[in-house]
Amino acid sequence: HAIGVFDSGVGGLTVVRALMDRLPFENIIYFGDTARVPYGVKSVATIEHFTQQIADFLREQNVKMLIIACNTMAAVAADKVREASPVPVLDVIEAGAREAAKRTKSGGIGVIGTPTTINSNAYARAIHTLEPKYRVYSQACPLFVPLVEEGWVDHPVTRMVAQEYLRPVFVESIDTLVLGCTHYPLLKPMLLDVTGSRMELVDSALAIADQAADLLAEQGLANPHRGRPDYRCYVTDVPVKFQTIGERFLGRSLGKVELVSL
Ligand code: DGN
Repeated sequence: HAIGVFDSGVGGLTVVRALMDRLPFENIIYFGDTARVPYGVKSVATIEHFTQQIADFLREQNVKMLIIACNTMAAVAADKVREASPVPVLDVIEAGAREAAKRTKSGGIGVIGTPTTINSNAYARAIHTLEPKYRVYSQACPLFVPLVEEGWVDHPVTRMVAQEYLRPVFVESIDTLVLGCTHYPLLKPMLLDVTGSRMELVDSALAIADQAADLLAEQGLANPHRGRPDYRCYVTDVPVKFQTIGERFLGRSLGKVELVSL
C-alpha cells in the first residue's frame, strides 16, 4: 500500500520530496489537480467538492494514509475528508501549527500563505487550540506562487516583494514563521535573509513528513519491504512547463506522469 498525497497542482511535490527523504521505503501516489489549479480563489463549496473527488480517487487506489499537501484544501476541507476516510488523514496546516507551537519561545508566530488560507484563519485556529496564549500574525503573499513557478527563487524582484510583505512591524512581532503554502519552502534561503537568521522557519512539508513517519510506526503501517519504492504521479492536465516546474519542486526526476479525469 502507498501513501496518497494530493494538492491543487504541482506545489504538493515539496511534500512528496520531504516524504521521499524521510521515508525512503514507502510507496507514494501523488495527485495534482493541475487542470483546476489555483484553488486559492475558488469558493469553499467548490474546493470541498474537488477535494472529496480527489480523496475518493486515492481511496480507490487503496492508500493506507492520506496527506492533504495543499494548505488551501486543508484550510477549508480537511474535516470533510477526515469524516469520510477509513484511513488516517494528515494535513499540512495541523502539522505546521504543531511544529510552530513547539518551536516558538516568544509566543509570537507569523503565518504566510495564499489569500484563501489566510482568510480561513485555519492556522490561527489550529495554533490556538494547542496554546490559546500564542499571538498569531498572518500575512497573505499572493505573488509568491507565480514567482516560485517562474523559478525566481533567488531574484531581486522576489526579494523586493518579500520585503514588502514581511515588513519590520510583522517580523519584529514574531520569532517563528510558518511557510503556509506548498510553494514557499523553495524561498527558504531568501526568507531567512529578509527576516533575519534567527527566525525559526516552519516548513510544513518537513513537519508533515515527521508526523507521517511517527504515525506509520505507531500504527504498524510502515512498509516492511526495504526495496525500491514505487512512485506514481497523477494529474488532471499536463500544462506548459509542468515537467520543469515539477522537477524543481521535487528536486529530482518526475518519472512517469499519468493523465486522469475525475
Ligand atoms: N498548493 C497551494 C497551497 O499550498 O496553498 C498553492 C497553490 C494554489 O492553489 N494557489
